[in-house]
Amino acid sequence: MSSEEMLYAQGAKIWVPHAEQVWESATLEESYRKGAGFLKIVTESGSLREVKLKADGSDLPPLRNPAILVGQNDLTTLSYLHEPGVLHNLRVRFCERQIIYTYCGIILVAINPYAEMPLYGPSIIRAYRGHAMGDLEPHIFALAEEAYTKLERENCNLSIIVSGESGAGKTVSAKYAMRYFAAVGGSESETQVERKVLASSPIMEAFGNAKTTRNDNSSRFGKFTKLLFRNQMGVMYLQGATMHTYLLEKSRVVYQAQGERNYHIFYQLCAARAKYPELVLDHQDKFQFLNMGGAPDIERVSDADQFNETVQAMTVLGFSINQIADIVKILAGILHLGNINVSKKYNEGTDEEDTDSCEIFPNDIHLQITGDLLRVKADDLRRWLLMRKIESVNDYVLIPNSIEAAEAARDALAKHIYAKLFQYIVGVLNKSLNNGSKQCSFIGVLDIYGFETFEVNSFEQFCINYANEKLQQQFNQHVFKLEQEEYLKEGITWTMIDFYDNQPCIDLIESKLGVLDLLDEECRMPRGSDESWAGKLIGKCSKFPHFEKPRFGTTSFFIKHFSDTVEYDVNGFLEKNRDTVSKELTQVLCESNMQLVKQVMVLEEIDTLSVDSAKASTLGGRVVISAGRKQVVPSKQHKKTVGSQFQESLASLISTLHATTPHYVRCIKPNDEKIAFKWETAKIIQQLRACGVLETVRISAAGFPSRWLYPDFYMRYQLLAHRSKIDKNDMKQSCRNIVTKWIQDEDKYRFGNTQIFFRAGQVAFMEQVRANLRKKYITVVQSVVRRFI
Ligand code: AOV
Ligand code: MG
Repeated sequence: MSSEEMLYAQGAKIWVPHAEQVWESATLEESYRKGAGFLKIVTESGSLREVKLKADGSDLPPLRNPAILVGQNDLTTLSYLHEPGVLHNLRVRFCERQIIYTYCGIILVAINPYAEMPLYGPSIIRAYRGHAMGDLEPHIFALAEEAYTKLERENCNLSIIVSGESGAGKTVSAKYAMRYFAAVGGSESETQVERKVLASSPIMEAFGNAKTTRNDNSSRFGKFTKLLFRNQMGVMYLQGATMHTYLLEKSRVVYQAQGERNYHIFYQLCAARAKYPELVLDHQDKFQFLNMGGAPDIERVSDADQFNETVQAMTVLGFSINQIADIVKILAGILHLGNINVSKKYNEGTDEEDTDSCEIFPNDIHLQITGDLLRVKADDLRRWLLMRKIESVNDYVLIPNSIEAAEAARDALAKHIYAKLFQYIVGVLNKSLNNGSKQCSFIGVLDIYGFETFEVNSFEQFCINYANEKLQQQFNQHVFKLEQEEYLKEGITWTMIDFYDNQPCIDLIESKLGVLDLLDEECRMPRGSDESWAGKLIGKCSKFPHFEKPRFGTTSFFIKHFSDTVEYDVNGFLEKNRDTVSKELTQVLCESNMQLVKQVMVLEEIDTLSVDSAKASTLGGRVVISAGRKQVVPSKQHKKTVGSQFQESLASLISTLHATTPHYVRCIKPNDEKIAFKWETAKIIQQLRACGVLETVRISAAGFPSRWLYPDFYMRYQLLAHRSKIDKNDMKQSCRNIVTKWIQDEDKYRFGNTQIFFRAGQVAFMEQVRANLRKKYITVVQSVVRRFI
C-alpha cells in the first residue's frame, strides 16, 4: 500500500475548496486507490461528491490535521502545514475560544478582536515576567518578555517589528509592548522615564493620527521608538528613549477624502475652543480644512476629553503652558489660513473675469486672524498669496496667481507649517525622553502605517506601500537566514530555492529608470507633468514583471505588491514629490514676531539617516534658534525630493533593523466593519498570504518542518523495526534503520547531528504506520486471549 493510500483511507478527513468559505471540511466515503483518478467524499454540509484527480494523484486535496492538534498555539507544530490547516486552527482559537494571539514559529499573530480584552493589566504583566515564550499562552507580553530577557542576557540590540494592514492593530500592539518594557524596566528612581514613554503615545496620535475609511485612529506617519536600557549589575533599566518618525502624510492637512478627517488635534482644539477665546475658533464644520470629508465625529470618542489628555501628556513631556499656548496658536492659524477667501478678479471697470489673477480682500477676516495668531504681516501674506516671484540668474519677475495657483500656494504653506510643527514636537519629545542617555542597548519598536489601498491611491499610498514592501523583504530575509543557519548547524546540506523574494517589486520602485527615478527626473523638467511622467513609466517600466499599465489612458498605473495589486492615480505625484512651497511665503513666516513660529520654520530638513549614530538621541531636536540672527532664510534650495528622501530613510531603517535581533508581530484585521470577533475567511486568508504568515509556513513546509531529537524518535517508534535492528546503545543507527525501513524516498528526511529532519506530512505517516501496527498487534493479542477463554 502506498503512503497516499494509507493516509487517504475511508473516513479520512480532508479539505476541499469552497466558493465563500474558501475551504470546507470533508470526509472520504471510500479509500483512495492509486490511479483511480477520483475521490468520493461527503462534505461537512452533507453533500456527496466525486472529486476528479490526476491519474498520478499529485493533486490530492490537503488532509486535515489530527484532532488533537487543532487549536495549537503554534501554527508550525501542525503536522500538515497548509493554508486550510493554518486557517482552521486560527479560526477555532479566535471564534470558539476568543483567543487573539497565536505563534507561527518566530512570529506572533495577533487578530484584532475589536473588543476590550481583559489581557493587559499589571497582574498579567507580572504573570509573564520571567517566563519563556512557550510557557504561557501566546501574548504580546510574552514576545516582549523574550526580547527583554535576551537584552539582559546578551546585551544586544533588539527590535519588535509590527506590521499588518491599516486598522489591523499595529499601534495598539506597539503600545502594549512599550507598556511592558516600561513596567519591567522601570526603576524606583526613574519613574518619570516610564511615564514619559507612555505619555508620548497620545501626543503623537493627536498630531499624527486621523480617521480614515479603514481605521478611526489611523497612523499617518511611521514611528521607530528606541527604548534605551542601562545595565545595572545584570538588570536592565529603562533609561530613556528616542523616537524617529517617517514621512507624515501632509496632504491631509488641506484635503480629506469622503468619510475621513484631518489630524485629531484640530478637532480636539475646536472642541476645547472655549478655553482659548483668543484663537477665535468656531465649530469644526466651519473650517474648510476640517469639513471636507463630511465625517466630523468618531464613534465613542470625545474630542474634548481627548484634548485634555493630549495637554496632560504634553505637560508630562515637559511642554510649558506658554509653549502649549503657542502651539495651539499655530494650529488655529493653519485653520484660519484655510478659510481665507480667494475670489475672482474682474478687469477694471468691466464684469469680465481675469482668469490669470485673483483677489483676496484686504479686510478678509480670516486673513486678519491668521496674521494676528501667527504674528505675521497680513499684507505680506496677502501679497505673496496673490502673486509669485520667478527668479532668473540676476533678475526676477512677479507673476499674478490665478485662483487655483493662489489656493495651491495657501495649501502648500499650511502643509508646510503643520509638517514643521510636527517635526518640532517630535524634537521636544526626543529631548525630554532622551534624558541624557548615553550609548545604551536598545529595544526598538517599529509601528508604521500599514499597507493600504483606497478607491483612489496617490503618492501617499505609494510611499506607504513601498515602506511595507521593504519591511516584508527584511522579514523574508531574516526567516530565510534563520532556517539556513539551523540546517548548517545540523550539518545538513540543502539549498532553499523556492522562497518568495519581493526584490523584483522593489527593483521596479528603486532601480535606475524605475518609478522613483523617473519621477525625480520628471520633477527636474521645467515642463514636467503627471501625465508625461506616466507616459514614460509605461514606456520604461513595462519590462518589470510587477508593473502593469492601465487598460486605457495614461493617468494611472498598477503595481503588483506582495499583498495586492494597487492602482495608483498619477494625479499630484509630481507636486507631492517636489513639495515646493513659495519662498516668499515662508519668508513672511520666518519674519514672524512669535518666537515659536520662527523657530519652527527654520528647523532643518532632517530626515534622519544618522539615527544609528551616537548623536541619534538628539536628532529631531536639533532646533536652530533664530534669535540674534539678522535675517533668517529657510534652507529650501536644492532640496531633495520627498521620494528620494524617503528611500534613504527607509534604507537606513532597514539597516538598523538588520543590526538587531528582530521579533515580529503580524496583525490581522478580521473584518472591515469593525465588528467584535467577526471572522471573514477570504479577508483573513488574503492577509495571511500577504503578511508572510503563510509564507513562513511555506518556507517551513518547503524545508524540513518536523524535527525529532534521536532519543525522542527512538522512544516513540522503536516498535516499527525488527528487534535485531534496534540497539539502545546506538540510538542514531537504530533511528536510521527505522526511517529507512518505512520511508523509501530519500528526499523525505535528513539525519542531522542531533536531530532527524522530516518533510511535511512524514510524521503523520509514521504515526499512521505506528497506529496500524499497534492495531494489528492488539487484534492478534485479543484473538490469542479469546482462544484461551
Ligand atoms: P493600525 O495601527 O494597524 O492601523 P490600530 O492599532 O490603530 O491599527 O487598531 C485599530 C483599532 O482596532 C483600535 O483603535 C482598536 O479599536 C482596535 N484594536 C486593535 N487591537 C486591539 C486589541 N488588542 N484589543 C482591542 N482592540 C483592538 V494604521 O495606523 O491605519 O495602518 O495607518
Ligand atoms: Mg497605526
